[in-house]
Amino acid sequence: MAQFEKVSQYSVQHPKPTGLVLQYGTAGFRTHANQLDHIMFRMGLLAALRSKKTKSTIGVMVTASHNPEEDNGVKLIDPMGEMVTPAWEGHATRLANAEQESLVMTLKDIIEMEAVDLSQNASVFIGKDTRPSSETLSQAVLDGVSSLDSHAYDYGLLTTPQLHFMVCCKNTQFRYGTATVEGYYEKLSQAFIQLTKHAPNRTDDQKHLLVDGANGIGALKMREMEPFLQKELKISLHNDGSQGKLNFLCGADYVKVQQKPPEGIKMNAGERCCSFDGDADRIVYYFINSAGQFHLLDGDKIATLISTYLKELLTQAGLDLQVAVVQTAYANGSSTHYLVETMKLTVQCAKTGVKHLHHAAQEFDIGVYFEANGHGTILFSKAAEGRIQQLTVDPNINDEKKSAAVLLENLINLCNQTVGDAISDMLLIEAVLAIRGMTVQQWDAIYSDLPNRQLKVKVADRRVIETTDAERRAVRPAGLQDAIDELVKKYQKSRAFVRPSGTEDVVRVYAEADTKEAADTLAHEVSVAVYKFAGGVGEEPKPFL
Ligand code: NG1
Ligand code: ZN
Repeated sequence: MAQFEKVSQYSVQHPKPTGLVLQYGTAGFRTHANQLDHIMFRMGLLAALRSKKTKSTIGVMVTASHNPEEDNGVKLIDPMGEMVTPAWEGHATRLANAEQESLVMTLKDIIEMEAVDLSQNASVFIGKDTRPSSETLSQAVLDGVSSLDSHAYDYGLLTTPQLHFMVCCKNTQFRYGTATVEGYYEKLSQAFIQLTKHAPNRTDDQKHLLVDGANGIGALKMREMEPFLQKELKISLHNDGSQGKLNFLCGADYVKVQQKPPEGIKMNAGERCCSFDGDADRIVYYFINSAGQFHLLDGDKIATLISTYLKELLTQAGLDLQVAVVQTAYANGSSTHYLVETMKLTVQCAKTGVKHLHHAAQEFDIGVYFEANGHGTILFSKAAEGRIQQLTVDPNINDEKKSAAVLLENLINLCNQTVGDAISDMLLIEAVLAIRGMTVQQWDAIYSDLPNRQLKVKVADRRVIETTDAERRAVRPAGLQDAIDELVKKYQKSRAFVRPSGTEDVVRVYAEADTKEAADTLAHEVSVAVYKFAGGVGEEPKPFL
């Protein structure tokens, strides 16, 4: 078949290093950029097949998010802008690891297994981040798509959530928005400007926000978007990529893990600051108080601010829609306690990884999901959107109800409902703070985080650890969970769990307790238990200093 001859011919230009095995993980393929050329070509092929199968546009994003600049990666985006479905993650791994001579056979296998009609047209949207390697790697994706005679549209530089947005716009016949960067800026900024009308007389100080762009794509796109915001937000952009290296000593992951401000940003006491990650799908806020102490407002605090406000608006509008918050085991115990006990909201715990949170959130009228690291968004069910819209045009309701319904409608438009989006989340947070007349300090004071510590333990094979209950308990190896339970009992307000990382060859340990010392000691003791029960390698973990 001529089609496969072309695949064979093109694939020679993107050879697979013999014996190299890579896995489509929670965030797609991710490794050093020089190992990825064949993966990109093959993901171009797979995206074309997925497009033929779904009769929809599929997205391919070239990025390694918060990882170092030398790395790169790729992930596929399904028709509604969500992560690709698990069965196709399996196909991706198989296709990626087929040796050169069996590539066409593996491709044919997938075509047969999925009953793909090759005569069907295909369309693939491609985006990339600012890594130097992204240029040639996205070319390899294009080669893959065109070797199956499929149509590719290359958006060039985009944030990850912008590409998710484009795919969703295209496949909803533009009901979700216009599939251009201008369309994205216009939709979000119009919603933001409408919302800020409910917060008149804001001072320049209140409109001012320091943004750490992680020296990446988010900085570039923020600069493009700024004119659309009509001075309702005054951004001081730092780490914009003009000097520093991507994600190096800056960005959301650095700030969250190191618990300190990024380099390259000068903060005055009380000033509101935020950091994006390298592909702008995560955001964290922070400030320094007058005593010079650093305060972090992570994904849990963001979820709390947003869900609390949504509940308030629903009450005002007289709508009996259920708001739920989806977290992971990493959510600070104080946030869960506050949401359940004080706010009386439904809280669900999902496994780590955005697709798990996203699916869990889809089960509710309004699902607010956030990982503690700052990745998250809000999902509104079609029925909820319909009832809110109906209310905005209902002639028989009072002004208070109408105003709440209009605010809710604008919040829907401001959210990127396909995936966590640093720019959309930032505007959402800025709008909520403005409307409520809240300072970042007041937001921070809603609850106090329990002291916590995250550690990593190296073991011979991290797959020996098996977890249950949304990764909060280890069922294997035998004896490990009992040991953890005994250790946790020694401290107040304590909690600890272990799980194998999905993106690094380590076991992650999380502990929290009533004091910093207790959290640090518990984390260390649990690390030693992992080392002993799960085949630790190298030196036994040392106490945390
Ligand atoms: P792993 O390595 O599986 O812990 C990390 C993050 C996830 C998610 C993925 C994808 C933590 C503790 N884990 O996963 O939340 O963001 O990377 O990038 O933050
Ligand atoms: Zn990211």
